[in-house]
Amino acid sequence: MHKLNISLIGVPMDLGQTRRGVDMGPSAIRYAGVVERLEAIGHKVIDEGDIQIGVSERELTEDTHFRNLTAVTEASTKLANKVHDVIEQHHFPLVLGGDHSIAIGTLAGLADHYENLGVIWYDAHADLNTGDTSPSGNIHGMPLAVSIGLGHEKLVNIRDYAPKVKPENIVIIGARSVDPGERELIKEKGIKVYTMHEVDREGMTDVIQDAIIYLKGRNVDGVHLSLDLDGIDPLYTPGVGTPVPGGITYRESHLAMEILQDSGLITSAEFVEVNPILDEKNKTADVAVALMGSLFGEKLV
Ligand code: B3U
Ligand code: MN
Ligand code: MN
Repeated sequence: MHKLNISLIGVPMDLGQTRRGVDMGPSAIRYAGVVERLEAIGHKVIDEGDIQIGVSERELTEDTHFRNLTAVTEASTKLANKVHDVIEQHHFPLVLGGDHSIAIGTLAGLADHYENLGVIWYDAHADLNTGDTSPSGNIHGMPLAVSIGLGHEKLVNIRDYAPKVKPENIVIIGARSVDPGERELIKEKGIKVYTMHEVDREGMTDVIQDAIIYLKGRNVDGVHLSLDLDGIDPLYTPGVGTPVPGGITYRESHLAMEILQDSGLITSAEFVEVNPILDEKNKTADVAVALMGSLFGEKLV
């Protein structure tokens, strides 16, 4: 197996939503042994530390369509620059969240290194809201829309280019909570979505293999895996801000990660929405690290 230099980037961000505690996600994932786990596989792990996050603008903000817009924009820009540097060094960026708004920065740092970046979005939600369609004003429900150039111009234009990703290069897996505006956008833009219906009906092996064939057919030259722990059933990952029942199982998720490892397609990854305050004995961070083991080539025998 190909040994990597993996750069871990912690993003203690909680400003993309309103539940406290998700800023402690990177610590919880480190505490769950991410460095040791990946080193045991044979990779070199460089812990780049945490990106600095500003403060909540709850009283200051005049725009309830985009809560904490200034602080999220600033943090996203810092993260984007860090991810950019990591790629320049030919390291594998592994970003630890933090709420899912951090994907705005990750994708902004990644996408200009690729001609045709693909994205796998493993999530209960579609994260395709804009300021107009969002029911909450929470930016963690918007990063995928931002990546295709829709949303507040401050977010869309981070690192001064847009869009980051083509809608046809996106695959969503595990969706089971999709807002009306997101549904329209999925249809309008031709975004590939495997909802829980497809996972139940076809099984994870077929879904993930189909996703890989689809992205290869799009001639992608890199694929970013953005894994929201709420994509998995809350039975296994209770420590998330917006749990949705009826999700992907622990075993299905391992299988998905193993098949992705075999495909050799994944060139960067992020694991987000781990909230240790809502968790049971760091269970969710443990699952995140176990899944990283499979994604990065851990073998039992
Ligand atoms: N779609 C809803 C809820 C939500 C999105 N992402 C999460 N929850 N984790 C929204 O607020 O945009
Ligand atoms: Mn998400
Ligand atoms: Mn989600």
